[in-house]
Amino acid sequence: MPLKNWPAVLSLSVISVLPAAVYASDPADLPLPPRGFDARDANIPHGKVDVSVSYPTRNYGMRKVTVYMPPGYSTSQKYPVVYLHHGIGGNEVSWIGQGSNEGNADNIMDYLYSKQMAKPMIVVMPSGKMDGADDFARFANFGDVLLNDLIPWVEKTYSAATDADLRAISGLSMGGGQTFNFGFPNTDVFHYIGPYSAAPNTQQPSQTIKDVAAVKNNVKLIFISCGSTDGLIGNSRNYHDFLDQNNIDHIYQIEPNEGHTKTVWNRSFYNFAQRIFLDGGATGAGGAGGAGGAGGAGETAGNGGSAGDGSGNGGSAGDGSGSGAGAGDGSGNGGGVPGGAVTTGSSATTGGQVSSSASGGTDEDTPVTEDSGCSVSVPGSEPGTPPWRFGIHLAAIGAMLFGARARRNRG
Ligand code: FER
Repeated sequence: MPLKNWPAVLSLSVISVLPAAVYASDPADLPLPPRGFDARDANIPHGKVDVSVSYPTRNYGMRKVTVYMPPGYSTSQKYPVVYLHHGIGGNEVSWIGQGSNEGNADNIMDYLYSKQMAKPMIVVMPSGKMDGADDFARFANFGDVLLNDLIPWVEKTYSAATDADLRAISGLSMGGGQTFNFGFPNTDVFHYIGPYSAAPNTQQPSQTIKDVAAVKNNVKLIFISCGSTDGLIGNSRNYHDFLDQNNIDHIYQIEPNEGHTKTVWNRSFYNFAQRIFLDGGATGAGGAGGAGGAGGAGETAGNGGSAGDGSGNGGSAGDGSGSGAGAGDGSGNGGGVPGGAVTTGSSATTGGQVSSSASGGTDEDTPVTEDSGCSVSVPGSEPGTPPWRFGIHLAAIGAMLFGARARRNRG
């Protein structure tokens, strides 16, 4: 979230001394997205969407894909690409709220750009179910198509970057399984891996991660999410445990009191999309890594900084997020857990737009309150009132202390 008010500026001086990358072992407890983050907003620029266009495959004839291009898309630059997969009943329009209506990737990207919270990127939403004996086979058979038909087609049809640093894979449910199954064995192709609510097609980590060192070296962000009441959560937890056991950094985001729902998928894409491609890619020098955002108070929390400008001198962004314990909440809540792919941007001293924010609730974005299971509340405080704002700073400081302790414990 852009810096735009005094509390954030005040916090920046303190927060920016934090090391760039810290990951939580425990569920990340990222803040709820602001209200309206996934809705169509007539007042902001919209990306261009090629709906259900066809591309050729070697073995399955012509297949369908939907492609979102960011506002201002221009062939004079190359864009990073995220390949975003649907669930068992879905197809190439599910992620744009049509058909089985599993998510609103187009609205979410529009929202993130309007807040300068994501790099401009192309979102490729294929029909990811090929021919096959059963659903497991149909979804599995897409792996070869993705790597050998779709990606080459995208890269010659659109103004798409071809560097693995600028390629991400993500998806929900069966598409989450595909994300695990196609992402981890191909860390030379995808440097960002984001499975949501992964389904039983998910292969075991020991099958997909044969080379732990390659994952550590190549992959810049692993973002695993699931609803806390989703009966499929074991697939995600299994990877979380394996990654922890092997000291592979990742974000494990559990959406409280959510099942196998579109709410989880939209929140997940919102969280994932703002944390990918932050390094400035092949041409960027790598800016300073951003400090993790400090935790906010109550139902809102500090969002991470906005994406840096990766062109030319390669800015990276502070994209940490945290959810700090609210003032008056004695229990502590794992505050100041920075998320995101800031690990590799920390080498250079110039070019990076280090931004942080402890601005949750201090700007005009009202947090979603429909389901408040994921955070603490601040008794007697209303968002936007001065005492509440002050509480954010207390929480921010607490979050930093807590974060420092967490880092020490993690070695
Ligand atoms: C199953 C439960 C869920 C299963 C697939 C799913 C093939 C997929 C759900 C989805 O994609 O939304 O047992 O087996």
